[in-house]
Amino acid sequence: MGVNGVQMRRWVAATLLIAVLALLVGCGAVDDPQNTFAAEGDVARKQRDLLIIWVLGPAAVIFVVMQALLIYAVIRFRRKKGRELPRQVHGNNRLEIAWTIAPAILLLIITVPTVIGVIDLGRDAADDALRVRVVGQQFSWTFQYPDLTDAEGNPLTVIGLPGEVGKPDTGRPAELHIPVDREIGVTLESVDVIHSFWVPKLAGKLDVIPGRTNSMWFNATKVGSYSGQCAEFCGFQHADMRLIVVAESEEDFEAWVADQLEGGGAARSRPGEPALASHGE
Ligand SMILES: [Cu+2]
Repeated sequence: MGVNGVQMRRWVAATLLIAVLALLVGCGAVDDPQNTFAAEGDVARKQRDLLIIWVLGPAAVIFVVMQALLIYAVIRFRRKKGRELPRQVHGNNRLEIAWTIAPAILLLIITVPTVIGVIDLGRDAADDALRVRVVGQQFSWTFQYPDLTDAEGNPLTVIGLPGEVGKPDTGRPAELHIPVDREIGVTLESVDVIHSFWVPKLAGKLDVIPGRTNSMWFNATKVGSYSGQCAEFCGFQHADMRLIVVAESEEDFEAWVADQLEGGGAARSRPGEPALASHGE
């Protein structure tokens, strides 16, 4: 019995430890390249502040207060031998008005900024946004800049390579270069199955659906490399569908574009890739 008790306690402690670690990692307490709470773009920041913290924060406070009151009432007024029923109260105008108005005000405080934020997140990209066509396919991403063309008019195209089957991390994730602090207008297309475009530090995920073009906007407010990946299980090599967003200064971006269009970066991009150009047209 004693041994069983000790074993039981160890199991419980180990389970709790694992649960706490999972919680910490999930909450981004550990610095992770795909930590959605470490936002580096306006879209990710709004999604974190307005849709997660602004809604869940008050909800968490209300939950704790209500549970505390409930537990207090259950214990304080529990039935006891010899105790009479407490005073029975029916209807109290002041209380009822108060608990109708208070939640209404609270809901307004939560709703107004949230709805304004959602409208901004769902709007079309600005007219001067840098346009990028994103194409998902098993198991890589392709990025095409329709407005950046070489001498023959072929748009700059960056193609990722999936890894070898059964050998994770042997591929080459496509790099999406963008200028920092500039809005990026993205269209998402798939040539085969459903994928999902996700760069956690810059923007929430959006599904990439065959036969349909989804669109979104985002930006990066800090120079750096941001890791992303397909967030919809799309086949055995789903894990190979990684991507990297490289946010750089306007000058660096222009230099990169010129280099790519001149063929200097041919290993990374092939302007006017036939497989992509023929898709959907
Ligand atoms: Cu995928």
